[in-house]
Amino acid sequence: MKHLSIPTIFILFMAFYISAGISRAQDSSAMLKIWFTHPAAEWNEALPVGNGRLGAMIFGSVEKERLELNEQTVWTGRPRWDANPDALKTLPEVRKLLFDGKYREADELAQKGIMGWKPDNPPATYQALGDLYLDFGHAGEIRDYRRELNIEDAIAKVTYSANGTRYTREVFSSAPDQVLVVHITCNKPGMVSFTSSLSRPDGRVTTTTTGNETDMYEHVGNGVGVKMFTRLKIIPEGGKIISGSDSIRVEGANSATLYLTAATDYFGGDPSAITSGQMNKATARDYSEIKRRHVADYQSLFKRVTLDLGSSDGGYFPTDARVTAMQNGYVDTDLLELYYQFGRYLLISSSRPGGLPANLQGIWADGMNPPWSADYHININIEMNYWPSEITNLGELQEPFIDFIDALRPDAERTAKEVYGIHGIVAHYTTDPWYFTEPTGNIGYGMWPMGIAWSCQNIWDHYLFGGDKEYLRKKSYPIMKEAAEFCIEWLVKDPHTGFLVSGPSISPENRFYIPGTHETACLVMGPTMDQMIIRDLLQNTIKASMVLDTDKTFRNKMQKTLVRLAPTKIGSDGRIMEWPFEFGEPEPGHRHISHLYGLHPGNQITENTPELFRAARKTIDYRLAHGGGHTGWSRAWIINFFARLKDGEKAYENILALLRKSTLSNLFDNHPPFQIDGNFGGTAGMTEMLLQSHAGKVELLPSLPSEWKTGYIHGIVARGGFVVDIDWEKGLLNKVKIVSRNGNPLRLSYGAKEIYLEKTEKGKTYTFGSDLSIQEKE
Ligand code: FUC
Repeated sequence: MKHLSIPTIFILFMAFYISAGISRAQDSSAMLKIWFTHPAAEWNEALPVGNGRLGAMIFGSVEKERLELNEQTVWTGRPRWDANPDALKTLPEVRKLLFDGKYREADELAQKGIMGWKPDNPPATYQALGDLYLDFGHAGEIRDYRRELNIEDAIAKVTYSANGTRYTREVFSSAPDQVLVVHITCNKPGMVSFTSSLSRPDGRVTTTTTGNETDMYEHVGNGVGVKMFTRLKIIPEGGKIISGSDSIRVEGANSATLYLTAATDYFGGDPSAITSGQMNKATARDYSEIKRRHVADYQSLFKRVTLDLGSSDGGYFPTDARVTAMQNGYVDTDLLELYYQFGRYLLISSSRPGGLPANLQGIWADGMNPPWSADYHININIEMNYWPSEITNLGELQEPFIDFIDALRPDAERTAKEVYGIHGIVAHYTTDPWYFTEPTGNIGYGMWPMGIAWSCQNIWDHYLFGGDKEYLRKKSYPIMKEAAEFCIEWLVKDPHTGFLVSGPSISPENRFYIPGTHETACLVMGPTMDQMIIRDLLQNTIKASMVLDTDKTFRNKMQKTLVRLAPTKIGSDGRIMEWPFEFGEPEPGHRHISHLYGLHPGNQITENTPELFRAARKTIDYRLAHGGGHTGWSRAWIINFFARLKDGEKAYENILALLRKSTLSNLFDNHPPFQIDGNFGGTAGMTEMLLQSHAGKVELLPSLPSEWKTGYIHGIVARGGFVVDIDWEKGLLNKVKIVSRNGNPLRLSYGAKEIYLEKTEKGKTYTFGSDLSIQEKE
């Protein structure tokens, strides 16, 4: 169980690989596993499973197994209203100070007069549901230990031999049966014995055991939060059950299946009744049936995309050793494939229609106080969570995010009205499932009213990729329109330039030097990112209104506003300006690279805008030269930037940096601490290197690095509803297969070649050769 040293790994690898003669094709199933030869010593080494809502982190100890349990609606707190009653009258004063260049005074006044906060009303937080402990008491001689997560079937497994008996535990969380299942077997009859118990670190739960069932109840957050209920039922095969007051003992069974259901009253209903209904349905099926249904459901999503980057070796080594080898300079291409698919695994496991969106940690959180409350930061983080959704063929998994933004609307409308005195909807840097939207906390992060406007970029993409007009009409367009209404009324005329600008606002979480001083400030009128987001929103909402043939008058208004927006400026040193003036930068390598929003995820900066394109390049180079990319999500964003800049080598370099500097041994992204956005952003960035569709055409292999010589990616998606299979060889396109989901026209490009099909037939598959000539249509 000790870690291998790097030289040992290389020697072992070569010896094993050569002597065994195992080819990649023969053992490709070994590749999509995260595995260890030891139990998790801490939470960050545990393995995550989830069905979108109910999840667990599996530690895998031989003696006493721990599954830290999570359920996505376990939140403290309740709806709140923290608005500052002086906001409305303070707003014009702050704007005036900013237009007069009085930055310090403006910051002070906004902090006092606009930001809200009630110290007696602490912020809500997501929390762990509790822990399931299984005390096996196995000690003595332990051999052949392995703990793995197979991301091809979403099943975790712990296997070992204790005193000559081989034990296996399988764990998964089933979406079709809404149950977490643990199945324990061994190779000798009557040898499965253990004691199970449920608990929660805050020590406030009530647990009761009757027969083979333990129930756990708590009104979380000291009674200010959701009411949660968990049921654990054990069905042994053979042996006997002995129930204690809060534990169950299984003695001498051949095998045992544990069913765990959990729910809260967050979406309404009685959690005790909900979990009992789920339990009755689940236990009516035997283990093999539940497992079969789980695998079929999971694979219907996961198997849509396959990736092969060409080389093969690392799958024979435990994942922690592979990550360490990467950190020491080795390049394990298979680990990149695993990392890529792990991002998709995490999305499937933490975001399913009908539930809440994936939070800062997906659904997996340790204890009662996870970092940043594991909330919904919408100044990049949750948007990034959904970057891989459409492009990696998991478009429906973005719907919880859209539902969530939709559910913000009542509070968001009140904030627009009472805080800013205008119409439409607005939210700031973060929110939670109680849907607060008012500006709170410190201006340095809080005074940023673009949370919904940015989210509309994801929402519009959902239409561009999926093409569902009814969904656009009913769900997405009303959100976009109200967000656009807010922006139109929020913008003010800059008295110096005549342009419309957003403010007071910040360039997310960055600061600048007040000219002529060593003091820093953060508020301005017209930070570049706001201008870009609003431009994006107006352009997209105009298009949406045209698709739906509605709101001509409002469309007109949007068009008139659009042309008056302050443009993106390039500074004297050739970089995109982050603020309207060339301020000195106290932190030139800042993690937020907000002024490149137009490059990614937006599409205002492309090869069609060569000056901005060049300036974007300088901007990112400068950020990196000053230590940028030091958080996982920031590094992941940088991969996407370089992919869009058509620099495959730089994108690749930053993938390596993401794996080397910001990835934990279980492949979770490390901000630090664990934050899931980097996983999702990393998967998105790798996809953007192989396929792009933001600039009016479907671009094949736009940023293929020389290191990925031969390979394929099948099943990824382009705007317009095209499912694309790309095969390349020796760095060049070999063939491409495209299924047209919606019968849209197709502009296809590879390098300098471009073809245009005025229409495609819905449901048909088109195959093109390396010169983009059509080879086949089926
Ligand atoms: C944003 C970032 C931080 C962190 C937090 C959850 O505010 O600036 O780095 O990711 O979200």
